[in-house]
Amino acid sequence: ASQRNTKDMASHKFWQTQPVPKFEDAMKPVEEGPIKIIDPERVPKEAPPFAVQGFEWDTLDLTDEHQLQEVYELLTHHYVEDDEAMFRFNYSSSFLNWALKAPGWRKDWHIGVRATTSRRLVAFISGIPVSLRVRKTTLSCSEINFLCIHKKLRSKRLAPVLIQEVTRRCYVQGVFQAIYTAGILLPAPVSTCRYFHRSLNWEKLYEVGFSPLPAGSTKQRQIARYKLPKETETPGLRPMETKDVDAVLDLLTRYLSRMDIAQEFSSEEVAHWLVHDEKVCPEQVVWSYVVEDPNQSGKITEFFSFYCLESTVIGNTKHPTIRAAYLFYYATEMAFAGDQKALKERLNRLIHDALVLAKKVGLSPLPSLPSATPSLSLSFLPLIPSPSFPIPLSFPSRAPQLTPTQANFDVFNALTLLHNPLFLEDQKFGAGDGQLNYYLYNYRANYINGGVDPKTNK
Ligand code: NHW
Repeated sequence: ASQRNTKDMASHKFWQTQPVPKFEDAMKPVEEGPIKIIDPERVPKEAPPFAVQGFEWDTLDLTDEHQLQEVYELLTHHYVEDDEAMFRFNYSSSFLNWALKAPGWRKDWHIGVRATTSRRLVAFISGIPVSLRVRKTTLSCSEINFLCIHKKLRSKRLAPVLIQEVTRRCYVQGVFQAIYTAGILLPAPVSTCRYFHRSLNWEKLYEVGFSPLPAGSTKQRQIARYKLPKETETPGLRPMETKDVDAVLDLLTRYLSRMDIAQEFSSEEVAHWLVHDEKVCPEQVVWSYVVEDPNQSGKITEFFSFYCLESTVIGNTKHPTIRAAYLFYYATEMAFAGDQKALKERLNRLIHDALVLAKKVGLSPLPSLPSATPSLSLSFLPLIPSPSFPIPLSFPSRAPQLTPTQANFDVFNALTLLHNPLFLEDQKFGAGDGQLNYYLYNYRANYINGGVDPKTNK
């Protein structure tokens, strides 16, 4: 709560100049719509020279492995850390390739800043196009992510420079709204979710300082508490394939239509975001499973997915990374039956199976991956759906090499969006201290309950 009260709009020198809601207005009922009408004629066609001498803009070409690797290196050493600087997101280059080259991606929304002389990449910001529905209105938006500035260039007001440049490049394309998420509080979220974590490898999480030993418990008891069966229990559960895309799109679209805010997907997007493709991701990033009902001639009645985002454990040689699975999209026909108890039971079974699959270990010696494929990791955006509104938006391997089919996750993370509150507790997820704030740029919308009440911060 203190975080929310300490900074008012006037102390946000940059954000107070931007078309975003003020804190004091964020909870007031509003007529939803754009905050500012942009005249495309008045948008400069070229970027201004970079604000600091000795540095310059560079539009990156992420089809070039070397440039993808440069973004990977920047983020690996300079991206988001926790408050105690114990962990840093370590988005793999496969992840970046997947997240930054989603259908409709544009090269000019992959914006770098280089030191003019050394050519070193020192800052980055990106956007991808998304079709976003806010209640009844569908917006053609950009989703802004991976804003990062080299640690040596911090606190020089360069973030606003990067944000203004990506804004200009969106405006030039006739895109006047954006969605973005951040752990930090800025003016002013349209929704806030809390992170929940479910230990899969409790002992490792304890050893790296992620999970405490609760008073009165023992290590053995904690390990036993999080034990999972070896096999899943849902009949008809199998990995999603390309042939399932249309059925999953249909189910997902109907499910997300019940949420106040959600991305609208094309079949191309469903294939991209949910079906693992080793050409895009030499190192597997997304795992998706469908349930095919044998009693309904193979109809897909549910699906779920999770993605991999490792974190570097800063300065730990025994455990250099934590492998975290993040719950991504899911849907079930049971959501339409109007029976909350049955929905709760079904989701619990599904997510229990997701935990079993995420835990599967395969650390046997494996054919080695091409060494040019480093693994990296960051927090990615599942857009938020919640019952009243739900959107769900590496280092060169030092860990044992993993085959593309291995899960072997240490922890399973989920937010308080979609129907997640129906299973978090039963599936032994614990509330984390992190929150994820969802923001809309240049769009006023009524606050959406994402599981955290902004008044109490609970
Ligand atoms: S959130 C992850 C952001 N990245 C990191 O945390 C990585 C580690 N940190 C850094 O690299 C996911 C730096 O600390 C960054 C700030 C670069 C974060 N969003 O340059 P100054 C995303 O990528 C404001 C927005 O001195 P710095 C989403 C801050 O409030 N604003 O700071 C990105 C202050 O403004 P104020 C942020 O530490 C969404 C100003 O920057 C921010 O050297 C971007 C200070 O700048 C953040 N995460 O660099 C917005 N962090 O008004 C997109 C700080 O308070 C908007 N600030 O004085 C939409 C654009 C498109 C529109 C199209 C229609």
